Amino acid sequence: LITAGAVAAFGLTAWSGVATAADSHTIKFGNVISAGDTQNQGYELFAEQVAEGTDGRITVEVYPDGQLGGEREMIEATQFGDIEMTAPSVGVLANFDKSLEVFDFPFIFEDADTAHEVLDSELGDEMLAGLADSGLIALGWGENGFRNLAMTDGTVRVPEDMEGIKLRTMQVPMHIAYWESIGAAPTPISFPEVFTSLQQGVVDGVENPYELLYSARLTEPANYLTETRHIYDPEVLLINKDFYESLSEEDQEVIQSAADAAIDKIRSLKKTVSDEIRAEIEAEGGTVTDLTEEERQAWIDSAVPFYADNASEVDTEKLKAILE
Ligand code: EAX
Repeated sequence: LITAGAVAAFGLTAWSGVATAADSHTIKFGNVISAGDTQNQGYELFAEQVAEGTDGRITVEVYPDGQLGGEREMIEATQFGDIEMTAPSVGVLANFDKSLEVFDFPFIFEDADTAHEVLDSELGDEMLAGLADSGLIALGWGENGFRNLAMTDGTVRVPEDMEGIKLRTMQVPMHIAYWESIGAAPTPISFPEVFTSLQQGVVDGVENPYELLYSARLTEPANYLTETRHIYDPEVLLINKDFYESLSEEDQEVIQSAADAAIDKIRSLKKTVSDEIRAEIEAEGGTVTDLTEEERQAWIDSAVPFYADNASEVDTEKLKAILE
């Protein structure tokens, strides 16, 4: 191979320019989270570190707020290479890789630390690696957080209060099955359309972590909240497999370590953001209901028939391992 020295010997000066052009890339990274939210603070850090680590050869353009579509569409766009990256909720991603459905079981994690322990274990790594079969490289487990209920009218305290309630869910079969099992009427809607659906009364409520409920202004139409913490929702940082594998090993390492840094930042911000945003919601006139211990137990018990009916649908060994 010709070397830079040999080229310089011929008096050519554009050597580094040639190399730069060949290795330059733009990564389009779409997500549905509001700009400025915890996740996007993490993704901005990712963009900075990738630019720094590649001397500006690789540029990451973050498109927040569902500018490039809903989560399902963006997963497909990432698979096909129309965009390079996205970071959906694990439940939406489970439509593409069923083994992830074990994380869609309600009340499976008590707190974020326990969830991280499972996600960061061999089992979690194995599940991320499995996404390669879907044309996706998973760079790590991000975090959306614990999901709570927000209703347009009336306070929910116990599962029976959900009878007949039209609840917007994600496009996640296991979530839909759980809400149906307690008598609610789950309605899957893509995130960018949720605000309008609440406003127009297509649904009576929605469920999401406080931060998203607030930043997407869902707490305007849905300002009766209940801290159910019914699902811990990890997100997965995904990159198109062919694109990633076309990069040099050094560039891949820069991308992986920038993703690790983003995830650390997101997890550390998430420790306090939920309480902070909850206080904002209340300060602006929203009602937030805490469950008594008995009420919380009633929610956990409400999921028992769901587990009985659906455990055989998923990898039972994995489900057991998580529960243990
Ligand atoms: O991944 O759609 C939702 O409710 C999700 O929480 C959101 O897309 C973030």
